[in-house]
Amino acid sequence: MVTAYLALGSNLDNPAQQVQAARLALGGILQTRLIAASSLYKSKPVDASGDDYVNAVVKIETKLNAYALLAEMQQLERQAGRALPADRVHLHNAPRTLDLDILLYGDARIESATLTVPHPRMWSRAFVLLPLHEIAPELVSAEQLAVLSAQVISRLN
Ligand code: PH2
Ligand code: MG
Ligand code: MG
Repeated sequence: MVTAYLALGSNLDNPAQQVQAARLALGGILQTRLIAASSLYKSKPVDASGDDYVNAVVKIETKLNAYALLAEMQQLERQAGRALPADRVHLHNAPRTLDLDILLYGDARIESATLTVPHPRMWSRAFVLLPLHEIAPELVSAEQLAVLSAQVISRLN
């Protein structure tokens, strides 16, 4: 069993509902169980366009390797109606119904064409670190949170 942390985000088609549904669906992935889920958080798009985002972070335990886990997550993205990567290559950080990213996968370090873990931008984004801190305070220091304090983000529930 590996403990992993996943980021959820949506800014299309009722984002709060998308993220809530995905939180549950992630626990339904084969050989995977949901250990903890953060509250939902709302923020302006960072390096992106469109409506406000709703974000959350979950902690899971899984027997899947990182690539098999990623494939299951991409299947959930497609079920939420997200365009296939090939259809949106020209749309950098386009609005999306559901974005699921692996933040941490055990203590693995992965750098391949399809997957980079730990997530390369996680430490510079309040919409990731705040929900991560909520469910895993030991992983995020006060200093790491403090540098992101200028990013406006509000907790929804
Ligand atoms: N995801 C992005 C780009 N910008 N901004 C917010 N607030 N939340 C996101 O999830 C997000 C973003 C690319 O995945
Ligand atoms: Mg993302
Ligand atoms: Mg993604």
